[in-house]
Order: sequence, then structure tokens, then C-alpha cells
Amino acid sequence: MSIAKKFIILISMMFIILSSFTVMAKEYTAKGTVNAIKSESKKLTISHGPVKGLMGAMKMDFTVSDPAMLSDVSIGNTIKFTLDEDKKGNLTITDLEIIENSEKVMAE
Ligand SMILES: [Cu+2]
Repeated sequence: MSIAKKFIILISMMFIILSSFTVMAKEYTAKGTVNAIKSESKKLTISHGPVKGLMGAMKMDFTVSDPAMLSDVSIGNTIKFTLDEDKKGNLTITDLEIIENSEKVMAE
């Protein structure tokens, strides 16, 4: 095999490895409690647990991809959510699911 062919194979392999890393780093799953719903800025304030490979537990604002998601949750709900990270590092909630509804717990 010529050096040129080996070089092309090496470059291709590096490209495949790097592109798979990019895909892997793009999406995260986290759990947290809704502290505030900010309809005007399409944001949720969430006290979230550690997000593996991204950050530790903290309280912060997240933008939601669809404003309809804001009306799906209530303050106090514990949610499981999917975070999408773009190339600039901006985080957006693309999916969420209520795993504990504190309003129900309080009513019981
Ligand atoms: Cu955070």
C-alpha cells in the first residue's frame, strides 16, 4: 500500500472518530425541579441534578425548543428532560416528561 493511500485511510478514520464525538456531545438527559416558568423568554428555571459530562447540580434557566412545553409543566414538578447542545454551547430543552407532580402529592 502506498503512503498516499495509508494517509487517506488515516484521515478518513480521524474524521469518523471526530464526527462521532460531536454527535455524542450534543445531547444530555437530566432531572430537576421546576422553580419558575418564564413565558416571555421561553425559559424554565430548574434546580437540576448533576448532568453527566456537562455540569454539576445547580439552579439555572433553560430555553425550551417549543413554547407549548411551558404550559405542560407547573412550578414544583419534577421533570426528566433532554438537553441539546449546539456548536456554540447553547443549551435547549428539546423534550421533557413530568416524573413527579408535587401538586398531586400535596392534594393527597
Ligand atoms: Cu446547570
